[in-house]
Amino acid sequence: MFDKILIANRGEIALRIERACKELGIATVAVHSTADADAMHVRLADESVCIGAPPARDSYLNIPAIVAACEITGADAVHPGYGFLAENARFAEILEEHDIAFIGPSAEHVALMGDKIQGKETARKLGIPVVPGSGPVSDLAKARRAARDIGFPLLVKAAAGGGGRGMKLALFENELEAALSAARHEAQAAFGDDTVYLEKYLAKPRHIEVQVLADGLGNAIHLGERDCSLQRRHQKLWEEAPSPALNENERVQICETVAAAMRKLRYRGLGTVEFLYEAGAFYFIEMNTRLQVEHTITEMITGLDLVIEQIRIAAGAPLSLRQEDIIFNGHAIECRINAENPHTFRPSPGTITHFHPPGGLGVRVDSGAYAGYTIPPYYDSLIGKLIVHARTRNECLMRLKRALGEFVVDGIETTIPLFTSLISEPDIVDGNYDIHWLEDHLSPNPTRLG
Ligand code: MV4
Repeated sequence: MFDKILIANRGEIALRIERACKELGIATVAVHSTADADAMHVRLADESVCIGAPPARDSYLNIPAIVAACEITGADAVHPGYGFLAENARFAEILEEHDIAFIGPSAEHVALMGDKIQGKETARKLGIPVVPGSGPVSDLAKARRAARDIGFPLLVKAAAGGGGRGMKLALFENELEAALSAARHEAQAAFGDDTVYLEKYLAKPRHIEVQVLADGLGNAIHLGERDCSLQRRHQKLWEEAPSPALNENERVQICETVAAAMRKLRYRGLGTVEFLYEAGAFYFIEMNTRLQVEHTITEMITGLDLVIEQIRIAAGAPLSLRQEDIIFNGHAIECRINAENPHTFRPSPGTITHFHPPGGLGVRVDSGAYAGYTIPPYYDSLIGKLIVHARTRNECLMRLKRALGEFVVDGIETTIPLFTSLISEPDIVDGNYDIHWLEDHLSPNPTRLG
C-alpha cells in the first residue's frame, strides 16, 4: 500500500480523497495555487505545497510543479480527482517515469478512451452497442459518403472532444458542409486536433452511465447505472441512481455487457461508460477513465467507498468484491451546489457569510465551503454536493425537499433555489425527463423555473 498520496486537485473532491486516505492510514499532501491558501483541502491535509499562480495552467495543470511537489514530500502516488489532469495520459506516463503511481487506469487506456473515435471502435469490438456513425472524415467527399449510410439528422463530433465541445448538428445534407467545417475549426481551436467523425443524431435521449470497477487482472464488476440527463450546457446539475427510466432487465443487461467488455479489455481502475438511451435501446457515446463528480450516488446505493477501491487497485490489489457481493439498496439523488445565480447561471464568487449544511438520516454534503470562506473566481463554480439517499425514489424526493430547506449558504448566490423549484415539477417527480428537459424548461419560461 502507498505511504503518502499527493492529491492533484482542489475543492470538495480533494477533501473527498483526503477522507479515503485517512481511513486507509495513508498520509496526504495537498497542492494549491496562491488563490487557495485558505482552502479546506489544504487545512485537512497532513502537508501542503503551493504549486503556482491562480490560473489552473500555472498550478493545478502544472505537471513539473506537481512532480516536484511529489519529490519534495516523498509522495509515492498521485490521485488526480476529476477535471484538471485526471484524463491526461501524458501525466500518467510522466508519473510512471518518476516511479510515482497514478491512481487511475493505465496511460494506454486513458489515451485510448480520450480519442472518442478509437474509444467507440474499441467499445464496438468489445460487444457494447454504439451509435451508428463513421470513422474519421477528413474531407467533404468522405463525409457525404458516410452520411448516406448514416442518414440525417447527424452530428459532427470532435475525436478529441467529449463534453459537447466541437459538436455540430446537420439536419439535412445541405447543412453537412457548414457543420463539418465549423466542427473542424472548433476542434482545432479547442484541442489542437481537427479530426472529426459523424454520428446519427438521437433527438430525445436520456444520458445513462454505467459505473465499473476493474483490477487489470481480468476481474471487473459493475456498480449499476446513473441517470445524468438533467444538465445545462453540458454541466450536469442533478444526477440519480438508479435511473427512473429503466426496468430491471434493461439495467442488468447493459451493466453486464459493460462489465464483460471491461474484463476483455483488462481495464484497471474506476471507469464510467456513457450511453444515450432512447426508445428502449442503449448507444455508447464515450468512456470516462476517472472518478466522476457524481460517484457519490453510486456509493450511497452500494455502500462502497469508490475512492478507497481506486487506491487499493492502484496499489496492485485484486478486486476484493465479486458481482454477487454488490447489493443495490434504495435510491440516491445528487444536486450540484454551484456558486451561480440560479436563473442566469452567472458565476457568483465571493465570501460566504453563513454556511449551514443540512444533516440527518440519509443526507450527505461533500463540500469544502465554510463560513468566512472566499470563493475565488478562477475555477469552476461547484462549491458542494448535496446527496440524499432513501429506500424509494419518492422518499428520496421528500428527503431532498427537507434537506434543501435546511441548507443555508449566505453571501453568494447558489443553485439551491433551482433545486427547490425542480422538486415540485411533475415531470421531475415522475422521472419523466430527457437531456433537453432542463434547458427547455429554463430559458423560454422564466416564471416557472428560470
Ligand atoms: C449526442 C447527442 C445526440 N446524438 N450524440 C453531448 C456531450 C457529449 N458527451 C455527447 N453529447 C451528445 N451526443 C448523438 N449521436 C446528444 C448529445 C447531448 C447530450 C448528451 C448527454 C447529456 C447532455 C447532452 C446535451 C446535449 C447534447
